[in-house]
Amino acid sequence: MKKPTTHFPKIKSIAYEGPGSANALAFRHYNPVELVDGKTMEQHMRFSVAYWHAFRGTGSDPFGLGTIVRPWEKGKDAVSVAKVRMDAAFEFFQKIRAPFYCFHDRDIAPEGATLAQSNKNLAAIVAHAKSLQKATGVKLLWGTANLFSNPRYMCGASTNPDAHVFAYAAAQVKSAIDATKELGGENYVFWGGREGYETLLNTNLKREQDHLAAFLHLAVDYAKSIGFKGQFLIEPKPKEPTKHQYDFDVASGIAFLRTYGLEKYFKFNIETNHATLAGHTFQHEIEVAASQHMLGSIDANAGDELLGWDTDQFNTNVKELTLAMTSILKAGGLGTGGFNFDAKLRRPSIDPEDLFHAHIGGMDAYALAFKLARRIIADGKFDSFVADRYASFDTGFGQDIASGKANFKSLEKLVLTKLGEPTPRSGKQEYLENLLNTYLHG
Ligand code: XUL
Ligand code: CO
Repeated sequence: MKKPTTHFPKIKSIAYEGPGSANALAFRHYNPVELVDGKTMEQHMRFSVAYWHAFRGTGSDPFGLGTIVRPWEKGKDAVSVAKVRMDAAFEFFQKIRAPFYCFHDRDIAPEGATLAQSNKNLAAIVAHAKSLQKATGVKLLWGTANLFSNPRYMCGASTNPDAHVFAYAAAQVKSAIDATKELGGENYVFWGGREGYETLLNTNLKREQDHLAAFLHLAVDYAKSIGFKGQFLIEPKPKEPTKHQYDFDVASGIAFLRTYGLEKYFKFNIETNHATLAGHTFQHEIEVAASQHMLGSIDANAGDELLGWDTDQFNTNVKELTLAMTSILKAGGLGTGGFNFDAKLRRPSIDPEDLFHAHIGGMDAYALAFKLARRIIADGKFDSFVADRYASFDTGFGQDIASGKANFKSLEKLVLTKLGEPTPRSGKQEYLENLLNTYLHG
């Protein structure tokens, strides 16, 4: 086999050097081989690189063209460029020590003039990815289809008013599921990029929701028919690109799936910046999914407190991540999911090295959060506070309420004859916030 070209000649595989290290190209908290409860940190964290941001991101924004020019973007045609780009991507995955990656069909392979040509391009790149996965051991966390960039999807894919577009999207997802299966993908993601609307003046909301559900049922049927065992994931987002999106947040996603009899086939891929766009914290979305045993995977990123759109930044906020991690660990982890860095470099971060700084920061922040969350859970101080706060439901009439034995009449009698006025108890938020800081800052 021909020796692979080096696309990052100045950068070696990132090593763990510990919290004392001053080396910016080293991990200070993420040690992939460290054993925690019989599993390596690599197995616990299941970090993944998002192909679209890391290898298709150009730094463009609505006000200007791309700023990021990569040296490997060369070749005689689009498919050859895609192959060299993929070589660079796998070199990066290895050097950053990420065991997984994720892609949209159109990130890895160029769209052709016809669907047949696009499928051919995808097949060629999937074959290349398969050999790179085999050579490096890097695996596919999930695949998905880009049903939002091409102008044909301007009014949605499965929720498009034109059945022709629905059919096209179905054909595209069929190939994307095939590609994900071929590459051993552990999950398949549905993010409803334009599955929403701008104005009800031209929209039949009920029909669009029916069509979205029909589409998801067809995907479930197809996956079954080919024996694809990966977990299907819905990635909610309230808005952007459309004004109203049907998979607004986890709670509305659960209601949607249950309404249409889809709940047993799907879990959620929760993205931090989508949670905050929906007016929730990241931890809230995780708790809602976990409460219904539907926590699937994480798109790890962050928004900006001052900006109201999806800025997709790398998350270095250890406090936010520690809180999220306590909920994830208490839910039993992510199963086949992982932490996928759906995050992009800022427009002026144009050096290939910036890709390393960005991922090192995200991986270290998550690894530190994982460790802090484990300590918080092991100490059990918050858990016992919360358990105590609800203890009145564990015995007596409280237990009768919880078990469905009480009724309005029996409770009225109890209050009138025995209980009288409840004694208020402090929620102790400030005490708890201080307690949290003792874990974060000593
Ligand atoms: C967009 C977004 C997507 C999905 C995959 O906001 O998060 O990249 O993760 O389609
Ligand atoms: Co995402």
